[in-house]
Amino acid sequence: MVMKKNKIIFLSLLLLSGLQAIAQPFSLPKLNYAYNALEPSIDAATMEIHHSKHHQAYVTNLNKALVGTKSENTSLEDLLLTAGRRSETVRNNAGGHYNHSLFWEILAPASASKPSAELLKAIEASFTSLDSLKKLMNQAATTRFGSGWAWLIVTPDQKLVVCSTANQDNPIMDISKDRGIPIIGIDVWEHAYYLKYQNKRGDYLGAIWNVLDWNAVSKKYTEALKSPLLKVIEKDSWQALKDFHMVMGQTFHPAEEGNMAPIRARSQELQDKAIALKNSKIPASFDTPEIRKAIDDLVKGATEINKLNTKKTKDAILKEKLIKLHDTFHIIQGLCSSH
Ligand code: MN3
Repeated sequence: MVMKKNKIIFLSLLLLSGLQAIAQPFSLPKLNYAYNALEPSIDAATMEIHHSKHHQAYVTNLNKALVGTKSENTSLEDLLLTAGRRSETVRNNAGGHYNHSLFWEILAPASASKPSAELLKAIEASFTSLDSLKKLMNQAATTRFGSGWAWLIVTPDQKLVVCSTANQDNPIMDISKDRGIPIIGIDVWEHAYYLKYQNKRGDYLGAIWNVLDWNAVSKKYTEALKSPLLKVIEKDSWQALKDFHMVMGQTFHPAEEGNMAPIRARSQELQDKAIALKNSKIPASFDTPEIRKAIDDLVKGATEINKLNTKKTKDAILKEKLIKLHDTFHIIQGLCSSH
């Protein structure tokens, strides 16, 4: 009897540890080349420590921070998109994992790889030449104070932009000033170059272009242009929509449960946010007659609710109007997502 009980406990523990393994989704990606393959531009010791110690630590700490929380099954992209609402630990380690995974992918043993015709055309359109792109990237990397990254990104309007971020932040994050999908990321933390180059960041930046895999970058460019993530970032950058959404959520959901106090207190704010949304610059891909009409309806609805509230209309009527307004808001949300 005692044996049986122990066996059940043992099996349960086994099952639990199995579930825990499933709940830790992030792992260190393997490199497509040996640690010494990027010599002499990047030395083997730096590569090994950078990959097996630094990157591994981001992965381990990210999993540790997420396990047992309601975010443990959230995708890496979603963690980045909501970085502003995450703990420092999640923000830094999710960024660290994403950034380094990209970094390994765009490096390769020195080869004569060149940007694809499509990418070269875009580079020349934005920066006049490949050389000036390299100069701009190196400038962004050199002037990044302390630790961080220099980026070449595809923006929601399908343009190429050079920018940089601090620490392990990146342009997918909602807290980033410049937003888009990175296709080149250059690590300018000292751990990326100190063993070989010491304090000479500029020498490291000069050498890294020798091992940049333009085939991989060109592929990333083509993928980024078609990526649904680009539309997500575009919508997410529409601050007036987010501002309206917040007040809508904080007044509508309590009302649904019979608590009318928030909408009674904030109907003017709701109207103001609707008007601000109408006056905001609609991101290019969402600027359609359907969305413009839905925003007009939103302003009308919010104005009516505010007026009714001022006149102290009954709860039931106010609630009905609020449900209608919420439906209109979801028409806009839906139209933004389906494009
Ligand atoms: Mn690094």
